Amino acid sequence: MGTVIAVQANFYQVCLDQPLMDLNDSSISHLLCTRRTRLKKIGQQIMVGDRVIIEQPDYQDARGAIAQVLPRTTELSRPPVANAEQILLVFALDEPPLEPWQLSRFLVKAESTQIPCLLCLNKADLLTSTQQKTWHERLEEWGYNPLLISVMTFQGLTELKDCLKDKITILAGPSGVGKSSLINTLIPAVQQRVNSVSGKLQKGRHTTRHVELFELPEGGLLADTPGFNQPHLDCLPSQLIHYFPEARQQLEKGNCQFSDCFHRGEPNCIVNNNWERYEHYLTFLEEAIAQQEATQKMADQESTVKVKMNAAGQEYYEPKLETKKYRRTSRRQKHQNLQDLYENQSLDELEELEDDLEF
Ligand SMILES: Nc1nc2c(ncn2[C@@H]2O[C@H](COP(=O)(O)OP(=O)(O)O)[C@@H](O)[C@H]2O)c(=O)[nH]1
Ligand SMILES: [Mg+2]
Ligand SMILES: [Zn+2]
Repeated sequence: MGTVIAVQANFYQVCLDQPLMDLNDSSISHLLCTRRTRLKKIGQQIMVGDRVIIEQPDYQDARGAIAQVLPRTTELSRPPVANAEQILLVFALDEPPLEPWQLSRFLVKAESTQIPCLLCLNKADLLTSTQQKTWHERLEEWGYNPLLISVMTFQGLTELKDCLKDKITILAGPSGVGKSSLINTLIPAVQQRVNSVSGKLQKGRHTTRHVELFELPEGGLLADTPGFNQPHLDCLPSQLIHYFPEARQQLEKGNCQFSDCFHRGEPNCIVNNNWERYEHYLTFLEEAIAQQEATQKMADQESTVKVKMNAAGQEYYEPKLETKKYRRTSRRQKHQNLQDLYENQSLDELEELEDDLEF
C-alpha cells in the first residue's frame, strides 16, 4: 500500500507506507509503477495523492503494478490531485504588494473547491508589526485567520509546519510570493530531487499535466502547483456567495425573499452591502454570469454528431470519432530498463509505450 506522489504519462511514482527490504538489505521506500490492464480497461484514472495497492512488487528494480485505487476523499481536476485535505494559499505582504482583488480571487477559487483553505502571508519581515496587525485585522473581517510568516526570518514557520503535518496540502499562490523558497525551507532535500530529474521529463515539469507531491520531513505531502497568476473563476453564479465566508455568515441567519436571489439589493435580501468585499462579489458575479452564458452557447453549438450523405442521397447523423495514432514499439524498447524509459522518453512516447508493456 502506498500513495502516488508523481505521475508522468502512465507511470506512477509510489511512496510506500512501509519501506521494503531488498536482497541487499537496503530499504526501498518508492516504487515506479504501471497500472494493471484491468484498471486501464475500466478507465480508472490515477492521480497524485491516490492511495493504491501494489501487486507483484519487484524490489530489485524498485517497480510494481498498481492493482487497485482506493476511493478518494477529495478530488481536484486542476491541478489533478486526489485526497487533498487543505489548500495552503500563499501571498506576500509586500514585494509584490498585497493586492486585495487578486487575493480575493484566489480565495474564492480555493473556497469553490470545498477543500479547507489556510491563508499564509509571507515576507512579514518587510512590514512593521503595526502594519502586520492591520492586515491581520482586515483579513479577519473577510472571515480568515491568516498566518503571517517570513521564510527569511523563520517567523511563523513552526506554526505552519504543525498545520501541514501528516496532511496532503496543495500549495497555491501567485508567482514571486516565496512558494519555492518556502518549499526549500520546509524540505531541504527537494532541491536535490529537482536536480536529479533528467532528460526530456524536465520539459513537462511545469505543465498542468505534471503535479508532484513533495514529502515533508515531519510527515505529510505538499503539492506544488506551478504557474497560475489569475485563477479563472468558473463557479455557478448562484454558488458564488457561499465562497465569501463573511457573506456565508449572513446567509446562515435566515432566507432571502427570493430563492434565486443574487444578493445585489433585491427586496428582503438577507445579505447586506456592509462588507469590504461586497464590490468583489458584485464584480465576480458579473463574471460568473457571463461565463455561464458563454458555456450555454458552446453547449448548443457543440454537437457530437456530423451530418453525412448516404448512397441514396439521404442525410444521416454519424458520430464524430477521434482517431488515435499507434506506433509500433521495438522489442529493444520493450525490454529497456523501465527507469531509463521513464527518464528518456517524451510524454507521448511514454503513453504509447504503456500499451506494449506487460507486467
Ligand atoms: N523579504 C523576503 N523575501 C522573500 C521571502 N521569501 C521569499 N523571498 C524572496 O521573494 C522572491 C521570490 O521567491 P520565490 O520563492 O521564487 O517565489 P515563488 O515565485 O512564489 O516561488 C525571491 O527573491 C525570494 O528571495 C521572505 O520571507 N522575505
Ligand atoms: Mg516558484
Ligand atoms: Zn439575497
